[in-house]
Amino acid sequence: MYKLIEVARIGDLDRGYLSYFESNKECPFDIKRLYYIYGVPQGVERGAHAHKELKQAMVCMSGSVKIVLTDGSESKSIILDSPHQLLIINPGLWRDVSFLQPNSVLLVAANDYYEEEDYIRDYDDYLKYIRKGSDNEGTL
Ligand code: T46
Repeated sequence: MYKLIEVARIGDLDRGYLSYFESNKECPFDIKRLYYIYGVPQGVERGAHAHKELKQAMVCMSGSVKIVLTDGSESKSIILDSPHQLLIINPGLWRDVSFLQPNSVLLVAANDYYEEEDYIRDYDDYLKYIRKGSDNEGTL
């Protein structure tokens, strides 16, 4: 499951803006890790994996990023192009990520530390995983 929400945007054109999200408020989990992706050349595809347990919240801090989410039968394409949009992604969804502008920066908050064992990086393995009916079976 995923959710796209608008977070607060405090400010105006004269002073600029401030946005935020907090654990267990706008972001529905405890945040343990932040990472950010930047300097991605156009045409490069990132992502191409699903997570078994990891929950994530994503903000495009600058530029625009396309995230295609798939649950094995249906796909949704989401464009993040504003720092006050927050995309929450629950475990079990396959994602493909492309950066649409050279200056794009994607900030990701996650509920756990980096663990390669949590990744499913092969699409056929992903289909087997969700058909097996895991607890975190992703549905859009
Ligand atoms: C996701 C998308 C949106 C670390 O050492 N620590 C970390 O916290 C992360 C996230 C990655 N890594 C290592 C693992 C790889 O050797 O950094 C390298 C690049 O990671 P990856 O190829 O997974 O990068 P993306 O951009 O394809 O995927 C990342 C996240 O891994 C993933 O959770 O949802 O961003």
